[in-house]
Amino acid sequence: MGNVIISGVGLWVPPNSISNEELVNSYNAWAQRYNQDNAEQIAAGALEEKPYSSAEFIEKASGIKSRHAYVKDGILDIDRMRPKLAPRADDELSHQAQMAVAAAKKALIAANKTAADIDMVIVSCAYTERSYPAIAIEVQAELGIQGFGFDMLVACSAATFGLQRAHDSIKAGSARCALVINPELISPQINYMDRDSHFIFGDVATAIVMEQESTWNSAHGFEVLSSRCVTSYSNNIRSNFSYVSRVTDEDPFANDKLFHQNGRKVFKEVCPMAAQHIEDHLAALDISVSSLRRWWLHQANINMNLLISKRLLGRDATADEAPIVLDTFANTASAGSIIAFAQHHEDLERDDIGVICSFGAGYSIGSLVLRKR
Ligand code: CO8
Repeated sequence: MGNVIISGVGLWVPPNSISNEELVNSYNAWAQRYNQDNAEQIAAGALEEKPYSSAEFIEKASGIKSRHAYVKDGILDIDRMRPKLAPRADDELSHQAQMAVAAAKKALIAANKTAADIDMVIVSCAYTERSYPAIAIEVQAELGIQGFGFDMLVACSAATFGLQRAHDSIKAGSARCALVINPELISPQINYMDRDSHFIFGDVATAIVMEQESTWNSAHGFEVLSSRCVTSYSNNIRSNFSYVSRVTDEDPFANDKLFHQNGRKVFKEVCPMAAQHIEDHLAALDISVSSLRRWWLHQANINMNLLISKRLLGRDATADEAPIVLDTFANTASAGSIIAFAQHHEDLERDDIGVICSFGAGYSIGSLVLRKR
């Protein structure tokens, strides 16, 4: 079996952006009203006062300055504090499929491919809008692709784990040319009334075309030298949102049903795991860390990325070596490292080596070592 090539990448960015200041002003107005409305109970110790958020804290603690939202309407409204999406009928394209198709079309153009060339569609992300039929099959139908499609959920590592499935399938001959799409529609799962997490995420969609070398004919190709995934169970990043809430008689939208985490612990535990993972993956390929031309790292927190690259390089990575995109995108779950790849791959020279690496809930860590062709 010949080499496997990433031949095109697509990035769809929602037109709406929300700055830290806008988000904080809305949250603080909501918190102030909550504290006023509940002043007696707070004074009696029956309720906790809501603390105020700060744009300076957010930028310093995370590197995030703004984020994109699929729909901005409703998020900043203190009577709602969540986006307002129009419902879609069964015969209309779903919101998430719409995002996925937009990114997929861009990836197909970059890969110099048409729908007729694709025989496998993987939609891999942190949440899917419904369980079935799979969003991937809806995308497949919308684009007119033959073959098969399926959805995968691996939180922040969904893209790398999806790319590993594609790589393995092409190597094994069960697919010739795969489309791996990450439509991260995260805003509906964000608790905009929680100061600790209201700023973390943004919406986006990314897509990658991966194919056999024999069919590759695009401008920028990256040979997949190897892919590696690992998981280790942790409750430190969790959402209990579930169809089972219907029969446990719980509130299906209670706080624990939305994204929540112990961010400090995640930071402390995941950084060394990710650094070790990258080091081991490169060592298995006889590639030295210092020879890496580019690190397309998961984009959760700028301080995490600096720590991981410093641990491996013994110095700070430059912005050219390990580009940061989370300042304007925030954490986009699995799409973060793919956004970095999409925006920073065309300048690499033949034989330059780079690594895509994700890390997040599960815990889950995934990496692909790529060589520019
Ligand atoms: N404004 C002002 N102060 C704040 C705010 C705020 N918005 N938030 C917290 N503070 C306060 C805290 O309450 C705390 O106060 P005190 O010292 O009095 O207790 C103080 O600031 C410091 O808080 P922290 O220790 O929590 O601050 P950190 O420096 O740790 O920064 C971060 C918080 C940015 C969250 C940081 O811990 C971090 O980035 N950790 C890593 C998190 C991470 O990568 N998580 C991965 C999540 S994503 C993922 O895996 C995919 C999941 C699925 C995606 C879909 C989700 C919807």
